[in-house]
Amino acid sequence: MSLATREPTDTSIGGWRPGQPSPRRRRNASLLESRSMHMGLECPKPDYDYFSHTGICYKSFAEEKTYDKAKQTCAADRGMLAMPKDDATNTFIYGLEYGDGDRWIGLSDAASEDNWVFEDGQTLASTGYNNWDQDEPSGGEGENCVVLRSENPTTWNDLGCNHNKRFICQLGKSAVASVFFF
Ligand SMILES: [Ca+2]
Ligand SMILES: [Ca+2]
Repeated sequence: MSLATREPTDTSIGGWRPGQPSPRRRRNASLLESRSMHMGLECPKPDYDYFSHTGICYKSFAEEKTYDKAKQTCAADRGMLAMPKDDATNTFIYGLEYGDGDRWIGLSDAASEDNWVFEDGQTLASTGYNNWDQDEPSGGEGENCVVLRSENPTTWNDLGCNHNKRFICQLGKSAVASVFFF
């Protein structure tokens, strides 16, 4: 089929009725669909913007919240703050579209200083992986939560948990099934 005879695609930017997705949303949705199918897992779409990596769905949120409020937002989706436990996952979640700024991940030493534990209870030490920025973690008892840095991309920094930051959530397969395929 030549370009001249191909059916027109959704180029009518003014053609959406109220309540319909914007053209930009539709483009994001098709990207999401292709990524999710490629990875073999159906992530919530199109209004949720979760993207699949090794059987887990991740979403980077644009709004800025404290660590606890971010945790609550993930829990409302039946998920948790993202827990990158290897370099491929850390790089994947860093690459999710989000705008500028640091983003919370699900890692904290609030319960016991310098004993870093993921939100699912696994200790950081047991993963054999970390991506601390140079001279981090630096904050002692004043900094008990962890962000993915934008200034030195993909590296981690401990910060005070009451800072308002963007954040990344993750959903396992069971959460996806129970919430989004009702
Ligand atoms: Ca600390
Ligand atoms: Ca720090």
